[in-house]
Amino acid sequence: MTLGPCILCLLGLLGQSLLCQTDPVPIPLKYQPVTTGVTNGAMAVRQGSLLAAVWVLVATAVAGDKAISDEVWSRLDADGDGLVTRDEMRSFTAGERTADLRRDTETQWTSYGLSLGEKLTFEQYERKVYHENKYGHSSRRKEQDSRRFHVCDENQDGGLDKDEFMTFLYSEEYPHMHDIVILETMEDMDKDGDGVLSYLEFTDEEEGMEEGRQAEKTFKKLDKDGDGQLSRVEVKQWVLQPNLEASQDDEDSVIIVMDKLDTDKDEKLSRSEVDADPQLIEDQLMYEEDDDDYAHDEF
Ligand SMILES: [Ca+2]
Ligand SMILES: [Ca+2]
Ligand SMILES: [Ca+2]
Ligand SMILES: [Ca+2]
Repeated sequence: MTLGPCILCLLGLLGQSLLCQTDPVPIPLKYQPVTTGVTNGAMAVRQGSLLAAVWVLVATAVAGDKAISDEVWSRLDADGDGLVTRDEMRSFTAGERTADLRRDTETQWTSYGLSLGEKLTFEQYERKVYHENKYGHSSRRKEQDSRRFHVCDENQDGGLDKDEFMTFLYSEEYPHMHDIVILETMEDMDKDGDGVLSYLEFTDEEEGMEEGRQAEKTFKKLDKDGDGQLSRVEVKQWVLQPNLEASQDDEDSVIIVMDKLDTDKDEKLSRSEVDADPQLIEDQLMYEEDDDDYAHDEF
């Protein structure tokens, strides 16, 4: 079985501080957002997912006096059977949360001159990312990209469709890609290859955090078992923390909505159950981008 490539896009510190109940743990520069878009090379392309970061709640509707719109209902009830399950709610809110990533994927897809039904080959990707931009890339990164690309190519036909391309770009959003994300992190940072990160590796000039008090504090905090090194599990908690927390937030929201709206307790929401308090759907499951400042409304 192949492990796969990864993308380490993490939230910025601002995003983290807004998301986290506890003190945010700084993430090394490498994993902080650079920018999104197609012209900044693999790092930017991959880390653009950062956008996903934190969000601001849509709070514009007048509370409680409107039925849910057909448009929102049809997206909630994805299979169109007239009832909304927990799974449908999970997909809905995750889709809302990553809407900007989908938009970025669209933009990148278009930049390859591809239409909806077409596929992107690694050669096309490579040409654009490694030959058409002025930023240098290590051969390790290229190998990681190639491996990740082929893992995302689920039917192994040599090309990625648009959904697969989004998985490639934003692997940290997909639990089945998390092993690959961490594998790439360890390849980048575990210089002596012993499977754990020492403090020296953690503060390595090339990939790590800048050495200093902040790095020491962060390392200590991440080293949950206090053995003086970061295991794979500890590294995962570090690198994927924002994504793991966002998934947990989604799950918490689904529970709140189901608890409050499922009055007949059949584990499904009918449209009339939703219409009893459509504002709750908006408050709990929907997000809206707010320029540079993202915040998830917690109440
Ligand atoms: Ca349904
Ligand atoms: Ca090591
Ligand atoms: Ca440890
Ligand atoms: Ca129900």
